[in-house]
Amino acid sequence: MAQRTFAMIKPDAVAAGDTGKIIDIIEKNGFTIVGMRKANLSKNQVETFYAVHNQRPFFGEMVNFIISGPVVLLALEKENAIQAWRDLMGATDPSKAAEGTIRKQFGKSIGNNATHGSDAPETAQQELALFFPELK
Ligand code: FUP
Repeated sequence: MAQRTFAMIKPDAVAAGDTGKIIDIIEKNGFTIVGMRKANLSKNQVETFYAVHNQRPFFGEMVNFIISGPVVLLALEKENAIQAWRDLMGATDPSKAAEGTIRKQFGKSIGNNATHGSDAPETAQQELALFFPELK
């Protein structure tokens, strides 16, 4: 059954002019884009979005990075979309990500790693509700 996930193209990849290439990879890999919006997120929005990480040492740095420039918010649909998108992104640290993955191609470091993807059905639902409340 088709599933939805939330994806984000982070400020590093947007600033590098890689938005179009990443969107192309998403479509070529069979995802349907059911929502897409470029946005400058507020500190509040990002702190809510990353709330599960708020005790981690890099939390402040991560929030500042995400608010440092525009991002592209995406709602993606595909069979098994959550895992399929995480596989296509690759490992969190681009230097450890497999050849051909998005983070390997476009990520700069573990923090500036080009894209985000929900990690489970519950987080996908929360993240989609946060950024695409209009989608049913
Ligand atoms: P992922 O689900 O692959 O995005 O990875 P995590 O949930 O472990 O991390 C979420 C985000 O925290 C990463 F995208 C980048 C940031 N992070 C760091 O900045 N430093 C770290 O050591 C680990 C994660």
